[in-house]
Amino acid sequence: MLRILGRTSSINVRKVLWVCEELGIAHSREDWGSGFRSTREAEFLKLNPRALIPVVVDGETILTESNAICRYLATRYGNGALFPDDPVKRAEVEAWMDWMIADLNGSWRYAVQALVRKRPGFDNPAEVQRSTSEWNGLMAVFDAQLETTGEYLCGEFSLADIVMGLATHRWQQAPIARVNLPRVTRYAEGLRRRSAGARFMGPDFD
Ligand SMILES: N[C@@H](CCC(=O)N[C@@H](CS)C(=O)NCC(=O)O)C(=O)O
Repeated sequence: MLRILGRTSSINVRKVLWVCEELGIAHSREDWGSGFRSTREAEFLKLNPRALIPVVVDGETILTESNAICRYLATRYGNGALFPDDPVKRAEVEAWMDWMIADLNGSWRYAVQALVRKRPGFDNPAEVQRSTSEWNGLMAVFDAQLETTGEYLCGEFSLADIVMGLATHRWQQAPIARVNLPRVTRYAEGLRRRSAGARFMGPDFD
């Protein structure tokens, strides 16, 4: 059975859990990371020397990096679901995944550490403002792009929606001033109609 290491409060762990739920992949999960067992313990560092969750152990295979794990799971167990075989469609899914992890994730980092995690050292109001306004700006770009997509970003429900759904939920939950983005609101409502979406984009999580 697949072994997932990481706390559910981590957005990156929830990507993996959501994929498992959509594909019916049997798994066990262990609480590692902030507030639980430290990722600096030797047992964890052996699996991921970068000391980050999630880590997935699938038999002899050790996997790190949430988006890479999602692609692996869909390719190995998806039977065509979540991650299309067609190179063009696949590239569209990957573009959203890359945008989330490289751009969106970078924009919210300071604001989330300061306002949600309340981490010491993240207490510069100008930096919070810069991060918040960059984040809102990217979400407005996303809102405009949603005009050209259907209910899901790439036709069928895919990894792109899992990754962007969780990112959207984080933005909606953060204690920041938000502009009204009606397409983003509608998109998130659609994802919450899926059972895994209701669970992982629910009030318990940011
Ligand atoms: N690029 C990595 C980022 C992983 C990451 O930043 N994980 C955070 C939680 S979301 C973490 O391990 N934090 C340390 C901790 O919780 O102890 C991925 O996508 O998997």
